[in-house]
Amino acid sequence: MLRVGVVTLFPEMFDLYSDWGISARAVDRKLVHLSVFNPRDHARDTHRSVDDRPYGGGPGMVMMFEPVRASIREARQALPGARVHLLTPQGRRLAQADIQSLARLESLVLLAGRYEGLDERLIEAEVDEEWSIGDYVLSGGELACLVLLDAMTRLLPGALGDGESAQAESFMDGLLDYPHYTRPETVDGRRVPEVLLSGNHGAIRRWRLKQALGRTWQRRPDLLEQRPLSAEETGLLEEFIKEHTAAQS
Ligand code: 9D3
Repeated sequence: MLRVGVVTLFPEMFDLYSDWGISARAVDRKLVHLSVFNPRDHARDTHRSVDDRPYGGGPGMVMMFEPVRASIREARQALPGARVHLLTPQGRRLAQADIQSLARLESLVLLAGRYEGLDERLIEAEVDEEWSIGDYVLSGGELACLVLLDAMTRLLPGALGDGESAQAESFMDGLLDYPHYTRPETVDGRRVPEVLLSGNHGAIRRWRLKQALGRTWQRRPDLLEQRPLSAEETGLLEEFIKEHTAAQS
């Protein structure tokens, strides 16, 4: 079982993980256990403050050292040996390979920042890894934590149904998905591609692989550069490109 501790000022946001969908099912099946730790519980003054003004001035507030450290220590005690992963815009961009490594751990602590961030000394003293989920600005680290948790959880053995897990280790890994269709055969005069109605499974497989390769070439050429292509794949992509450029002229 994967044990995850989350340090956050907004524990209720993690009900989204525990109460809905594949992650809730993984919690029920005891594939993962989530415990939440709130620095507010370690605030000392009458206002239960967890933030303070930045030294040097300027806008915004900074998360205080003491309450956050106390929460991290509480999480470390509950999860012996766990490393602490901070979600922050300054972190390394999370990729699927990182998610796979993290999902194989026995335990980890996730730290969600709020306000302008943590006191830097806390990062030096307690944080092992820093991760970002992409180049856009969130209001805090919680949604980034939830993204990471969601991506990890679906990789846990037994988390997906049979149909879903077949896809997880697809030969189309590293490519964008092919187009999907369901009933009816015609909508507003638009037909389902004929090959999908043919019952020819070899032809269907080749069509899907070709579409996946073609769409990746069109939309995410960076992904193709990172992925070696088999002889069959190279041929299918050449066909797609030929048809595509013919259709353009
Ligand atoms: C507007 C405030 N910014 C001043 C330059 C700094 C800033 C502080 C805190 C920007 C965002 C945040 C909150 N974001 C996260 O905690 C966060 C995040 C993100 O914003 N984008 C992508 N990944 C992540 S992981 C954590």
